Amino acid sequence: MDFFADLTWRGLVNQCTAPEQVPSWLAGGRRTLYCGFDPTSDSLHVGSLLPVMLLRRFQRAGHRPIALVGGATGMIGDPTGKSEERNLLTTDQLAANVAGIRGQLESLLDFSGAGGALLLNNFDWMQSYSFLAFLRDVGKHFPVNVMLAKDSVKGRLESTVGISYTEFSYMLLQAYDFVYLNQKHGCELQVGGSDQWGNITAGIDLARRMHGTQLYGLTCPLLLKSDGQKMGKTEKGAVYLSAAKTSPYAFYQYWINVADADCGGSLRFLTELPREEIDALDRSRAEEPHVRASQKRLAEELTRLIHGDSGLAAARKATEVFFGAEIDRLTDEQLGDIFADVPSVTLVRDRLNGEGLPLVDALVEAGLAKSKGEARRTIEQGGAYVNNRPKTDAATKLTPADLASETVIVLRSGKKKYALIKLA
Ligand code: 383
Repeated sequence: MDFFADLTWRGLVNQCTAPEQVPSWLAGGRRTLYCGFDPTSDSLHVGSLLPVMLLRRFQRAGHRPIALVGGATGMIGDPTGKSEERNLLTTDQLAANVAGIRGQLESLLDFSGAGGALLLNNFDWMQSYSFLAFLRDVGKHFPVNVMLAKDSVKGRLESTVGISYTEFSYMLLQAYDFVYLNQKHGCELQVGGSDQWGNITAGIDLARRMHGTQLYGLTCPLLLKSDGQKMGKTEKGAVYLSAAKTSPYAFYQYWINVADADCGGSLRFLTELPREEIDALDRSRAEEPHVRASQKRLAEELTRLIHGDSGLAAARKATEVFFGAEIDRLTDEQLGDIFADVPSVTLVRDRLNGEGLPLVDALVEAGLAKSKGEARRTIEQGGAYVNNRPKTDAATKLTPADLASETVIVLRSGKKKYALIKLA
């Protein structure tokens, strides 16, 4: 299957300018394309992974991607899809965010060698562009009525919020980037999520007006769940690519828990699995959904891609622990991730010393038994676990040797009622 047909099969083509020309144009040689990412946070999230993977696909097919970090556009804030005016980020925040996003893009695309991908920051060409020169060179080509008709602007004008002149100007910056990248690096295609259509076509219009050049645009769908909500969002917020914001375990768990209805899209959009394997997973979901083969494959592929083999191993180990595997030598942080939603009680560390802390007392204080009598019965009936090891002697005392990490002992009653004892 040719490259564009594969993109189409994957459902990655949302809108495309000149759809009758682009497939053959792409097949006709090595093309340069770009996608921009604004530094609104120090990490990309699952939503921005889709266009990053799109750049990777172009690169694997022999094209040259440019990943643009919006150091300049990030100073303004894209009004697209935002119902309210944004707060301006400080220079320090922006610098930290640019650094974080650069690092992630570096690990996902191949920037090595003369033919490698390029990582560029639009601050580099915008910082010294004077306001007057920009208005004369670029602004002159933008009819205000066309700008007002863009969804990003129209929505805000229809609401009471309105839009500042600053955010109104955003599309000029992104449009100019496309023209600049075309002139400087021969870039002829801009890709992005479907929300970026207005900004992308603004660049195409500008190139035609300024230089009579024909550029192309292609958008991919936004990553949505079958209920229309954005993928990669949990009650706790977005699922990020940085391990500091979303641990490899939490990242892995997110994919393990994806609904059947959302697996097909995620496998096609985000993984590089071949079509035969994705078809086989579709069949498995239809015929034996309880096996959850798609979720497992999705979690494995994406966790390895983002967190490497070691991150995947850690996530798998944590999953086993959560399902009852014996715990030995983990860190407080790892236990905190695995048992994020488990109740805990903090006790003075000294209680482990000397005689030790009776397990009966620990079960009661951790809320796993209502009384010492109940705790004793739980232990004697084989339902009590310390760090997932069964304890059947009601006289068991907990000592520093029972710590599963620096300061935590994991108690369990029955199959999956957990509580943590934190020793301060
Ligand atoms: C800036 C300068 C350019 C080209 C693009 C930009 C950024 C663009 C934007 N993109 C979103 C972002 O940065 O705001 N104006 O958060 C998201 N993208 C990608 C994709 C997406 C878009 O980073 O649809 C989701 O991830 O395009 O919302 O010269």
